[in-house]
Amino acid sequence: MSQIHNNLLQMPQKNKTLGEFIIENQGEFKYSSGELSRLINSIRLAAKVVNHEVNKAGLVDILGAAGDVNVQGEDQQKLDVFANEAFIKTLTNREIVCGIASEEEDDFITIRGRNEKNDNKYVVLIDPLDGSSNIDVNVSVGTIFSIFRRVTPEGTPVTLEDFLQPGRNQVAAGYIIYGTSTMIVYTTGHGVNGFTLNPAIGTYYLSHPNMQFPESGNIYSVNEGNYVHFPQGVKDYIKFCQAEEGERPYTSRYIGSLVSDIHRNMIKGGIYIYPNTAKDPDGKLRLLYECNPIAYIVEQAGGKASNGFERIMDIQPTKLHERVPFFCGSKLMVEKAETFMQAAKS
Ligand code: AHM
Ligand code: MG
Repeated sequence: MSQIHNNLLQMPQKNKTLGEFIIENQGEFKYSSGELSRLINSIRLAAKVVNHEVNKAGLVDILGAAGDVNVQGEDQQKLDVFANEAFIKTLTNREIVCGIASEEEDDFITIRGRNEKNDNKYVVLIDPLDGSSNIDVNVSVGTIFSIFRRVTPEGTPVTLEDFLQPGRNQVAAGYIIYGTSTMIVYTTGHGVNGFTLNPAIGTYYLSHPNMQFPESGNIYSVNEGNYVHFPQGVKDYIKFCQAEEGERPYTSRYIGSLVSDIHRNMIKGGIYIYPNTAKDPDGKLRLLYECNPIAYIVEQAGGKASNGFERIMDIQPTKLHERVPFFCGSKLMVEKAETFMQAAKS
C-alpha cells in the first residue's frame, strides 16, 4: 500500500485544512502565534495564484523566456517573473516581513511596513519558481521558502546580516510542488506536514501528516551527464550505487526539479546529489534559497543534508547568491556518500 494511502488511513483528522492546522498548531511556534499564521497564510495565498498561472501555462501565451537574464546569468522564464512578483507582492502587503531575498533579485528588498517603522520581524528567502526549465515540457516545478527572525533591532531597516544566517536559525521552511497535484510541505521545527490543494474549492487539506524520510532507500538522483566532471568521491559513490550487491544496484531517478526529486525521495527513500563540478566549482544550487530550506525540512523528517563533508545548516553564508554542493536524503545514504567523499579527499 502506498505511503499516501497509509497516511490517509492513519489520519484521524483527514479532512483538516491547512487553515485549521495552522490555528491548532500555532502554540508550537516559539514566537507569537499570530505571526506564524500570517506568514504561512500569505505564502499559501501566493502559492494559489502561482498555481493558477502554472496550470494554464500551456493555454496562454506565457511560455518561453521573458527576455531577461537574472543575476546568475540564466535566462528567466515568464513564469519565473510572474511567481517572483506574486510572492513579493503578497509578502509585502502583510505587516510581518521586513525583508525579502529572492533568487530572481540581485539584492534583498527592504520592507518598511505600512507605518514606515521597520518594525516587522521576519525575513523571507525564496526561490519563487525552481526547476523552471521544466515548464515548457509540462514537468513539475516548485517554490522553496525559508524564514528567519531578523537579527538586527526592530525599528531599523533590514541589513544583509539578517539574511546571511546559518540554516539552523530558520524558524520555518517549506516548498510548494506544482505537480500532478499541488502541495505545500512545511516545517516550523515540529516535524513536517504536507497539504494537498483541492483545486475545485481552492483549499489545502492535510494529506501527509508527520512526513518521515525513510532511513535508507534505493533511489539515487544525480545528473549523471556531468559524471566526467564530478569529484572522485561522487564518482566512487555512483559506482557503489550501481554495483550488484544486496539491495543494489539502486534505481536512478532524476527529474531536474529539486523539489520534485526531494519530494519523491522523501516518500520512497533515496539520495539527491548536486556536487561541485568542473563547470560549477561550488555546485549549482543556492545555499539560501534552495539548500537551507530543503535541509531543514529533510532533517525535520529524519533525513540528512550536507555539502559532502559538513551539515548544510551549519554553514555560515557569506553572500546572498552563494552556491554549495548538495547531498541530501535518507540519512544512511547521505552518510555513505560522505564516507566516499572523505576517502577520496585523503
Ligand atoms: P533553477 O533554480 O535555475 O531552476 O535551478 C535549480 C534546478 C534544480 O531544481 C534542479 O535540481 C537542478 O537545477 C537541475 O540542474 P541540472 O539541469 O544541471 O541537472
Ligand atoms: Mg532554483
